Amino acid sequence: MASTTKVWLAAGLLGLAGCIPAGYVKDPTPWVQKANWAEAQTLRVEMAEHRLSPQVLVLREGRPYVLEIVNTGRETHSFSAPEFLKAVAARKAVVPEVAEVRAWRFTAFQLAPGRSVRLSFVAVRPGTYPVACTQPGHAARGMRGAVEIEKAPSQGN
Ligand SMILES: [Cu+2]
Repeated sequence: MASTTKVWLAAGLLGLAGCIPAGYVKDPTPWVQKANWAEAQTLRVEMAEHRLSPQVLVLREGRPYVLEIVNTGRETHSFSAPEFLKAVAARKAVVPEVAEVRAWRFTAFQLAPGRSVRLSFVAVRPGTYPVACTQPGHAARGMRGAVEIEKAPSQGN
């Protein structure tokens, strides 16, 4: 963790951060195990024609969340956020009454009208990450936004 942070800090100082692709959180298990899931904050994002609401989600580094992604529209929509999903320690994705997917690596969630998914994760890597619906034309019509992971003030490098 420490050496990764130093590499990122150096890259940021050189203005190269955007050129270095960040991988998934290497070992999400310790993050998931030490998190207090009883205190996880639940956030809801709605997808409809043609918007994301809210458009920007702000999270805090090191905290556990349950992100409820809901398609309240009449068309299929996707919450595609590969860079954001690399920056978190994922615990599981739950489709209510249908499935509980225990996996570490996600890139997007595509939902039929009326469907939802609840993603549990710990926000690990600070940054601002784009979100978009990848259905043709939807992002251009406004289905895009961002997830921001703010650096925790009490944690140093
Ligand atoms: Cu869409």
